[in-house]
Amino acid sequence: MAFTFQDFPNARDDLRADVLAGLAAHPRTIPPKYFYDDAGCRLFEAICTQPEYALCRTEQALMHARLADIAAAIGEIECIVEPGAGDCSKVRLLLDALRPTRVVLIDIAGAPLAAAAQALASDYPAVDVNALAMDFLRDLESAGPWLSAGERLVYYPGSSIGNFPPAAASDLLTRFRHLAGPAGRLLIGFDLKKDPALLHAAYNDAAGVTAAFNLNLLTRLNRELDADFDPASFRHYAFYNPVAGRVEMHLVSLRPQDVNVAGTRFHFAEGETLHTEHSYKYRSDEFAALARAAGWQPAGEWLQDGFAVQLYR
Ligand code: AVI
Repeated sequence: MAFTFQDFPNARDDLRADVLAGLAAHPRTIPPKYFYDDAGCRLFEAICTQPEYALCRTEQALMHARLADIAAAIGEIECIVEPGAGDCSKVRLLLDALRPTRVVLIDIAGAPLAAAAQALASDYPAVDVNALAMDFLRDLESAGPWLSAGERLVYYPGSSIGNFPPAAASDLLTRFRHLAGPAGRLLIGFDLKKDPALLHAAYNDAAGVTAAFNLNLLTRLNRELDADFDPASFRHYAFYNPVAGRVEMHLVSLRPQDVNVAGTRFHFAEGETLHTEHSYKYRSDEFAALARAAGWQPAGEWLQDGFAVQLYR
């Protein structure tokens, strides 16, 4: 079993600076990557089991059903790189099907990544497993020394690309192009545009799990930035904007209130929103245009129940 873990302290996120800048801006906004503290990760897992939120289940079903076809289209691969690997569960199917000699797993949450990657290494003794703890948006290029020289596949499932506005998504796809190298490939999963009522329901589940996930951000800021948000004074508000092609998630202030965050006071008017997430939805041709502009050529597509997995070279 070969396993390495590397921490990149210079590529950690900066919660304090990002939150203070986001709260000072108008409209106020906080990057969605800050949802994922321990409680946020657990709440996201619970979202994925809600009847209204089919995204994760559909991608998993698609990957299982079409794996042989997807693997054949990908072809020979020496190394899989997964930015945002989380609990490293999704890459297992590809390890089984593609049998690469190396996998590079990147995530911002170092401790859970190390544990999950080590478990992966013991389950796949023939694979050289490398876990890199970093905010890949800051320093993806530092992964270079861990990549193998042979053919590489960048794997970016889960519609995480949807959480970036199109310009930032395009920039990320360009960086993936460099990460994959000239003979590289990209396998990416994203949520498709669909009936707005379905999208509205997916981000407003009846059990209130998405609301709890959104409000947990305030609890995190209270704990980690010595803030004094009253979560009961904010309302989860999510809606599909069909013109922009995205679900927007906000926390709306239910009354005029002052909030102190890391020693700075912010005033929220009644009805003012804190924008916490965009979740862009694409038509498959729209996404292909974005990927093409970033230097990728389409090499395969698999669709199921409003979800797409696309392969690029
Ligand atoms: C992780 N990401 C793709 C999810 C999404 O659908 O945008 C996060 C999420 N936000 C609310 N529900 C799920």
